[in-house]
Amino acid sequence: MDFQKELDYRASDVDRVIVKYLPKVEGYQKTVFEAMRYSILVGGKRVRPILMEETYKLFGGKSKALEPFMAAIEMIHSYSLVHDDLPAMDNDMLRRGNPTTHAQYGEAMGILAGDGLLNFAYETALKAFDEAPLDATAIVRALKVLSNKSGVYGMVGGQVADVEEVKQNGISRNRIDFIYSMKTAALIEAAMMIGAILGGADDEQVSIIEGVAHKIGLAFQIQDDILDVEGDEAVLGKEIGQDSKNQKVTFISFEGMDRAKAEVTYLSDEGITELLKLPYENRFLTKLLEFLVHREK
Ligand code: GRG
Repeated sequence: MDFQKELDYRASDVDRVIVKYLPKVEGYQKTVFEAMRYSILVGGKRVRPILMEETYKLFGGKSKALEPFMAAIEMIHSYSLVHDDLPAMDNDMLRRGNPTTHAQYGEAMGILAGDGLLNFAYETALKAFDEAPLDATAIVRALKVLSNKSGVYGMVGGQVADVEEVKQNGISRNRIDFIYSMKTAALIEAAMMIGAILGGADDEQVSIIEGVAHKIGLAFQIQDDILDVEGDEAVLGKEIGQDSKNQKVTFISFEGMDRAKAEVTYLSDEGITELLKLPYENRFLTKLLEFLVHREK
């Protein structure tokens, strides 16, 4: 099977997992269930759950016990996009080729659907305790990683610095590095670390995976910036030029387009080299890391 087909197959398998865990659309709160489903099922590459599963397989994980965490991380990712699109943040009307959640359901429901997905992510991850072959200590370690990397010491912290960025005069390269590390790389680190922990990796191996994911996450964000300048709107499913519209300072504003592209290649090569030093191999994972940082959407 060629790589793209294999990737599409994995993404549709992630969709199956997400649908399995999503709440039913019923009751007085049914609109929020509908908005949650819409936000998560409207599209998306499913990068984080696929990275989690492939890292899990790298360390010999075989069972379906990982599935609650795969669904949970995509719920957290979706909530972050829903909130990022709100009028108080980027005020975007289009995402994944469709109206954003607040554009479709109104602002209040956009906020609540995001809150709902965030909380339900943990309700879902906790279902891992019902999955037979998983060890409870490993689940607790995975939960710690998930909560830390997506919270104020991770993604939310990065978003805070990002939101305040436009108000800063003379924003530093250090601040940009902080934003990229936290806003984007942290959740990719969580995905791969959780796969490693639940797959049976030891502490040293988990920390190697964290380093690999950090580099891939930074490259992923710089590529996102590049696509915002040079991408094809029809392929991306959203408007380009948002960073300049929102007066965002990016890696490109500091270093220029050529250095940004070189940095993507450098970080990705470094990450893959570190991954290949481990005594295990998952060829699909290596190809996926290469693909992600050179993606067109
Ligand atoms: C609102 C708490 C809070 C956080 C928001 C994720 C985020 C932080 C903001 C979204 C905008 C953005 C550029 C985030 C950086 C991470 C990123 C490149 C997200 C897009 O991820 P993809 O490409 O999206 O995996 P799909 O649509 O494929 O799921």
